[in-house]
Amino acid sequence: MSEHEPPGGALPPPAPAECAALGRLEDLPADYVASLRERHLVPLWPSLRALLPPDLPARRTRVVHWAYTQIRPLLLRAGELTPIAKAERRVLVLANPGHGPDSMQASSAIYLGMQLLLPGEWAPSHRHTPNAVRMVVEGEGAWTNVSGQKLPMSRGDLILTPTGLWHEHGHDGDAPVVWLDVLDLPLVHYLETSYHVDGGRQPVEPGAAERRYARGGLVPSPGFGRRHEAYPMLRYPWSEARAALLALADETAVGDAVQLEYVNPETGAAAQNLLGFHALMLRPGQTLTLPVRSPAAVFHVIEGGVDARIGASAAEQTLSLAEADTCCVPGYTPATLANRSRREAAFVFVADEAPLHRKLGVHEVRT
Ligand code: 1HN
Repeated sequence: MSEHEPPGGALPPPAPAECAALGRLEDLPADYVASLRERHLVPLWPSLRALLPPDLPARRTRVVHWAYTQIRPLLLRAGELTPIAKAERRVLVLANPGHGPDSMQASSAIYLGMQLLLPGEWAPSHRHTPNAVRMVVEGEGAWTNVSGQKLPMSRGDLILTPTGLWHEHGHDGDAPVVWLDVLDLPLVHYLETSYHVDGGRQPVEPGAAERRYARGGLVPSPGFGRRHEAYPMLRYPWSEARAALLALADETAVGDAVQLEYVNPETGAAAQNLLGFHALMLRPGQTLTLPVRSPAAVFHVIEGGVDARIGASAAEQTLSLAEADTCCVPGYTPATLANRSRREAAFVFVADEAPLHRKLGVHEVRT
């Protein structure tokens, strides 16, 4: 099941009729089932079809649209109800009901939360095993200190806080700041490897490390500021990503996708290990059909208004996404994005599970 090969290699997938019904638990004598249970044993065959359904995996992840106009007042209310000292991180989690009403999951591997920091507040330093990124949604004047790098947070900026790195948030501005947190927490928690360590206030190193990697294709020469850390670049300013998308659009055939991936400038690999991050531009009036792929994905509108048609024709849903809205799309699901404006480009931040799928060898593109 490589990216270039459909499941089953050269063979067509078996027709559902060829999937014979298997024996059920109810077909077995009750005393036999009871003795299995006593010995912590389970027969496979009653569950085999559910574990390995024909042709297409079962997915709990549902299509969900979170409108920012609905989140914002509730988040500001959280700011009145719960002081930062009582919350540490003041977040409303975007919980996909397919994973349960109180789930902390947007998809099987992706956690999403909207975080509020009010002027003068400080969210103390800690580090943890899950990887996180922040996509700044609203407000100016906040900063995140990651490993001594004090990174300003402006609308559309992507800030990395990879696994194990100390991070704290502060706010020197005068209006609320909101950002979207994207973590691989559901997977790291499932693996029983999720934990954190508390720290105090973190020292700030002088200089702005991000300026060492200010332009793609140019990295500091060895011995002249080259970063040997696993994560040399921690802030990807929106002004740079937006300019790069506009330049790429000039070199891209009309109708083709204008999309950039956030990568590690030293290795060219995805910026973090498990989740992938991209910026997508839709030209004025452009409609873009995305390839059907195995990873679940999240779309967050940075600028503009986008109609998202999601799902196969019989079960298609249309979401009307406004600026700062977020939606999630299960894997193996067709999606078409359309820029509602005929005059302005629209810009979308995409997070997906592709690096993880590639590492696991389960990444698939279906045509
Ligand atoms: C976390 O550390 C932050 O540092 C935000 O801002 C959300 C959700 C789960 C676990 C850790 C943060 C988080 C989180």
